[in-house]
Amino acid sequence: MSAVTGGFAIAVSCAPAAPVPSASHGAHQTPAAPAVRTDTAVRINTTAAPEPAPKDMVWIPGGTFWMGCEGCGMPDALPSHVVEINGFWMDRAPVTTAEFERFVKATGYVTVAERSLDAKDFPGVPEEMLGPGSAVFAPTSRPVPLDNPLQWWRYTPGASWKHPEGPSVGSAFRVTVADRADHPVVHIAFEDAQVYAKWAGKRLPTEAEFEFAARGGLDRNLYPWGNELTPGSKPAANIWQGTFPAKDRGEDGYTGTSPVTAFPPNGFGLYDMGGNVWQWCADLYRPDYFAVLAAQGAVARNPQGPADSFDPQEPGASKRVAKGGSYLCTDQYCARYLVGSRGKSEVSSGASNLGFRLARNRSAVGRGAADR
Ligand SMILES: [Ca+2]
Repeated sequence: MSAVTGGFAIAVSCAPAAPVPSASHGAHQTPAAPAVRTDTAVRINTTAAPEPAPKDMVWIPGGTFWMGCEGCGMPDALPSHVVEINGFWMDRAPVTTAEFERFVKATGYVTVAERSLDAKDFPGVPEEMLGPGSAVFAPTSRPVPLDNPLQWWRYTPGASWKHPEGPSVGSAFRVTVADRADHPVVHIAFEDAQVYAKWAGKRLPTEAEFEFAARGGLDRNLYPWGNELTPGSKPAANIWQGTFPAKDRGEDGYTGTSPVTAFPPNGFGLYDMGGNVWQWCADLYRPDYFAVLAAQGAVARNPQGPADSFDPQEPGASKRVAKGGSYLCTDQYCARYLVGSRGKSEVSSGASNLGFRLARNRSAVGRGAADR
């Protein structure tokens, strides 16, 4: 929810920061594959995991890499800069609806989308948007200019992780937890992810950790799986095919979310590091953060994000970084499955394409082992 927009915030909105739009509905050229460069500073650490893997987590060995997205037409992902991170554990896939249900049953937690908001905290927001609900994607009936996401996002009363499309009582189709058990949980606000993380004994990854993990050991490739969007003509991720936001042809097998292991894992064994759902990171969002880091020195070590949040496209809104893009991303719009690109989301809003996965530090026992 955002008082700034006079309504609900469009979680992880791509529109304002999308690649430079052309006359044809914001289409942009997929960047050329980066030139191969020899860079001795880049390395993936080779030491083994310091301890047995926690359930469904993968040891990410840490190392030094180029972070950011050159040639993507996304100013906030520039400049590309060298980052060094320590090793850590990463969930092999986004948190699923079934996993989130276990958490809710154990704790009684009520997500932000399931709560009513206090009108005094959100002046100017229509009363009907203060009840429980969340933003649900709704395709348009025809192609539309891509300048206003409110054309395809609907604030939907009753939409939540339990009912990703809304309750739709009386309609023929009502999506439930069981229908989406192995899909990523969605309609998750930042606070929801944090509470879950505490319960699980984990934490959200930093943006740098997420990107290092997403690159899967590849140096400056465009996608988590390489430099071709559709290698061997086989879909590598759940994204959008067709004219956004009117018609998704679903050529990758899905027109909404997909099971978290539906597409091949990347080089580190991680699923859904691009496409399917956006995933929260711990970092606050500022578009100038990479420039600030790059100006500070040759290597940024374990960056944690800026001290405050600022998005000139929505001043006053508190935003955190989200990564990975979603099933709504296409080379025509958003394209944030580009592994070095960045997303951002207002912290108190979820959406039908926003979830999370978690990270964990190695334990105190494992801490004695070298990770570099
Ligand atoms: Ca798809």
